[in-house]
Amino acid sequence: MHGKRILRGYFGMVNALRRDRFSFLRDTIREKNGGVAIMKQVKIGSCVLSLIQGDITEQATEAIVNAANSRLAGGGGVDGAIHRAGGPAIAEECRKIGGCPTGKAVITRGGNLKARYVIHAVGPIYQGGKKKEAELLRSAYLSSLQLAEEHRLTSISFPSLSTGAYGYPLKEASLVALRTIIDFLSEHPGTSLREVVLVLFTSPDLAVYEESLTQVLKERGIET
Ligand code: AR6
Repeated sequence: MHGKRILRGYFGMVNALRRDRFSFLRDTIREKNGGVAIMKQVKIGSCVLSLIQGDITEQATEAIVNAANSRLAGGGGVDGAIHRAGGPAIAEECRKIGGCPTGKAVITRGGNLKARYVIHAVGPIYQGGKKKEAELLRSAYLSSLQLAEEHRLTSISFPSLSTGAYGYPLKEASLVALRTIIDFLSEHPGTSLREVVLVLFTSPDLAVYEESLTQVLKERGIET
């Protein structure tokens, strides 16, 4: 009886210490990233994939990805925020490019943003799931990663494409996003990318992505 109590006390203390160490780690990461807490991080080859809650326009990665439309005409959500923060030079470049088909991406300079480049990716409008939405969403992420690779970029931040105005269900979209990014990094061990960040706007969105990350890592047999 007495022995059990001592053991319980011992494990309680160990757990408390673990919790302390974990929150210490989290706080250190928070400081490093200008107040943004990284909730989950995983290393795939030579690249770190992070899930954070934040505003994509504030990211200091070399490129940030815009949730654009095929006319590259600007709009609300991420698109509106990027054009507001980056200034008119981005829209000017977009006008010259003219447009981008759904499932593809184009690159411009970042204007006044911290990021040097904006990769404008066009995700699909969700229409029930039978209009090749998953394929097109995958392709939008993949085209962005390929553009980053072509420009030998070392870091990129993504928003959750298509899950706002375009209505793609978040859970399904998170699985497509994470499978595409993880598979790309696994299949390109020589990639220039050292950091891929998924920036989720709200904490419920982040929680969904965290759960999906655990699922995809398990599916792909990746140990953390
Ligand atoms: N930082 C990070 N994520 C954000 C931010 C932000 N500043 N603002 C919104 N989100 P959306 P879509 C989240 O609508 O669904 C535009 O009008 C948001 O909560 O920006 O691909 C374009 O011009 C959601 O989870 O992109 C297109 O016409 C996610 O980002 C159309 O909307 C994507 O929401 C594209 O729609």
